This record gives sequence, structure tokens and C-alpha cells, in this order.
Amino acid sequence: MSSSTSSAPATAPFENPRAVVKKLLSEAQSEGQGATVRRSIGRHELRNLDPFLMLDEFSVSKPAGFPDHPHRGFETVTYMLQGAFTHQDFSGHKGTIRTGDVQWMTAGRGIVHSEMPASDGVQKGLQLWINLASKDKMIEPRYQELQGKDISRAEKDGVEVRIIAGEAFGVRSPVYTRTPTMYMDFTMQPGSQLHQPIPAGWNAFVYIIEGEGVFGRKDAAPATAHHCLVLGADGDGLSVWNKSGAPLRFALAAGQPLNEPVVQQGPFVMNTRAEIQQAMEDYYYGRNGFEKARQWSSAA
Ligand code: FJE
Ligand code: FE
Repeated sequence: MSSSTSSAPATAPFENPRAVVKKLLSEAQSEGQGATVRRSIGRHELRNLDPFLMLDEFSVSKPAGFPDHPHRGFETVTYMLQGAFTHQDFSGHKGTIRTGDVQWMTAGRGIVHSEMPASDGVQKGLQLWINLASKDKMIEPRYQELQGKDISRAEKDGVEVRIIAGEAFGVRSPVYTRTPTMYMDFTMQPGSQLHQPIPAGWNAFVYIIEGEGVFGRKDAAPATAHHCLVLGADGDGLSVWNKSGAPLRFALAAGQPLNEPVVQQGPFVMNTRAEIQQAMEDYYYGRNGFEKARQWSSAA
């Protein structure tokens, strides 16, 4: 763990903070096999937040889970909040991520895998899907896996941040983001405030994990857990005040828009319908990155 007590302007208010332009409560829905997710990004009401495709807050107990399924054309980032998940793919890559750990998976041209609970009780976490640029959609798959203890952390004036990607309070994550992205987990103590810069032109949103906070403007109405807040394009960054009597925990994600056409068919995200057709054929016939898909099963 790296720590910082730098005097970077973590608590200096912005002249022009980004406003909250959309607020959405994520309601529970069924996904995978018997699993429950609260989807925010990727729902009808929140479809295009380029480069983000989906954000699910999952809550899963055995025997439910996400059995063997493919991905092509984007990245999945799984961040565990509670419990453990075992991941197994068709190349023999296998591992378990536990509370606080992150798996940053670049599916590229193709991965087939299963994601299943590894312990009793309820496993909770966030899974974020980040699109890849046209030129990167068919790259070799890659994993970046970080244990909670290795995730960069910083603290300042009652605000603690775990930096999954990007930089906060002068501390940078080692994760390589092929699509430029910042992703962090903030915990704010009662009475604290935060002013986190966000690069100009990047799309940004907040997902509240726990507690209640005031986002964007100091006189805004507080927002509570399971809400997704989309930030406006204009402004220097995110301002937050915890005026409540309990800790506030939320994720902030921002990314540089790709500005390319998005054609999605379930787990395949490409630029054209022809490329989707190709992906489905490649998966079916075991070609162009899906060679190992035909004989593989996580149960074998
Ligand atoms: C998927 C349906 C799915 N959210 N959150 C269709 F459920 C999935 C899928 C997930 C998923 C996995 C985890 Cl560990 C956490 C998730 C959806 O696996 F990929 C498609 N296409
Ligand atoms: Fe998956």
C-alpha cells in the first residue's frame, strides 16, 4: 500500500464544480444464473456514457453466479466489496478475488470464463464494463489483478481513497488503462468534503455504495446508496460534502469518450453489425481468439 498526506488541492473548492445532471436509482434485477444485480450504466435510461457500457452492483450467494460466457471488444473491471469470487477462463487462467481486490480484465479479441462465488454468505461488488477503441478491440486478452493491500491508498482531512485507476491526492494507480479511465473508491467521514479534479472532456459518474452525501453543489439535496449520479461535461471536477452523521462511501469513474459507434449484442461489443455477426460466428466455430472455446468448460 502506498500512502500520501500531500498538500495537493484535495480540499480546495473548485470555482466551477461539475453539476449532477442525472440521478438514477439502480433497482435489483436477475442476471447470470440466479444472481441479482443493480444495474445503472447500461440500463435503458443510462445507455450512452462513453466509454462506459455497464455498471452492476452485484449481490450473489452460492449456488448462483455467472457460469461460462464469452466477452469480446471491451474490458470488465470487478471490484470486490464483500466475500470472494473465483474466476476461471478457457486459457487456464484461474484465481480468486476477495474483499478489496480488483480484477481488471481486457477481453480484447476474446475470453470465455466463469465468475462464481468462492465463499459462503453474500458476495458483493461492482463490475464495470469499459469499451475499447476500434483499434484495440481485437488485442490479445490481458489481466491486471491487484490485491486490496496493493491498491494505492491516500487519506486527507477525513477522506480516504482507494485508487483503482488514475490519480487522487497525488497518488497514482499502477493499472494501465488502454481506454483512459479513472476509477476510485472514496470513504468520507462526517463533516468532510472532497474536491477531486476530473480531466476536461471525460464523461464521469458516481455510484453511491453506502451512506448519504451532497454532490455537485453544496446546497444540493443529498443522495443515498444505490444511486448513480451522472456528472455534467462542464467543470473542473467532483465536489462532495458529507453533511450526515455516518460515513459516506462511493465510487467515482471517469473516462475519455471514444466517440465511435457502439453495437452491442450481450457480451460482444463492436463498432458494426457485421463485426457482431463475426464475433458470434467466431465464438460458435472457435476462431479468431475463441479457438479454446469449443472444448472448454469450467466444470471439466
Ligand atoms: C454477462 C449477463 C450477465 N454483471 N456482474 C449477460 F450476467 C453477464 C455477466 C455479468 C456479471 C458478472 C459479474 Cl462477476 C458481476 C455482472 C453481468 O457475467 F456478461 C452477460 N453477457
Ligand atoms: Fe464475464
